[in-house]
Amino acid sequence: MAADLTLGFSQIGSESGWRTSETESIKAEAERRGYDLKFSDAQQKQENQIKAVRSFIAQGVDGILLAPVVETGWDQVLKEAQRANIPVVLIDRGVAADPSLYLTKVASDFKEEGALAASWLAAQTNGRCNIVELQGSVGSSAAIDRKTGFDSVISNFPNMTIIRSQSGNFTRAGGKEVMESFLKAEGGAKNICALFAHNDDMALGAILAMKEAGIKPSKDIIVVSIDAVPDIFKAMADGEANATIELNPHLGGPAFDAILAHQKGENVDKWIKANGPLYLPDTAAAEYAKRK
Ligand code: GYE
Repeated sequence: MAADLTLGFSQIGSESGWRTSETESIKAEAERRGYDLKFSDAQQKQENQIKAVRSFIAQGVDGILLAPVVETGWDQVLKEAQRANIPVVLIDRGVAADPSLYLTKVASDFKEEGALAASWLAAQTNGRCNIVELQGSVGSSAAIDRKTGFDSVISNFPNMTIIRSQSGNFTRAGGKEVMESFLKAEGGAKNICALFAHNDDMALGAILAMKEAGIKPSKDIIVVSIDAVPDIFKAMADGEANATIELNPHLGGPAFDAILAHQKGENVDKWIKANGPLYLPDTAAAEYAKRK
């Protein structure tokens, strides 16, 4: 029997624990519903994503899920999908294209996440803190908007300053390497009050760098990050991280429902939001037990 829906999913890659969970969750949800999901891993390259979308169009799929690695450069291929009458759902990141070119976006509000991290940090430090920042992949909406949201809050606090900021590509290895360079730079650890990492994986890499340099993460340097992957709860339970903001990886259900609604001629919101709360060490051991 043919599947109800045949869909294409162009995934960015597997840079973080969060993304691996997202991939598994979306595949499992498609299987549960009996859909035929064609999966393509772009290995972090936009050109591979564009090729994948074109191949999904050529195969005449019923809909396309696209997790856009960067924000710009999508207009042409989105127009091609539209001309073929194939709805595109943006998954977890956004694009800088006219919203009429896609059906909807299922993602959190990254600016809100950044702002939440900054407000929490301001409260912790009485608005006095030298911050180092590990940015996500350059050009990604997740990195651009998390930074914008964070900056918008700390700009209200004259004594909160980002003293160093660099991309760690959303990876553990990248987070570790960049944190090592932050610690070696002039002023070193003594001058750093907190780390804001655009995702947990980079924070986990940075925690390793701190430990190797004889610095106590969470005590000598406050660590706040985003995603809420199991390992950051373990780090919080072990007293090595301070806060994380949850991003739900189960985005397949709402994406598939949007395509079904569109097929029925129903109106679909342009942005289906998936924001989560901030977690602290007090519940970390229990959260880790639930999630690992
Ligand atoms: O936070 C990070 C990742 O786009 C929301 O991408 C996503 C981000 C997520 O790899 O871990």
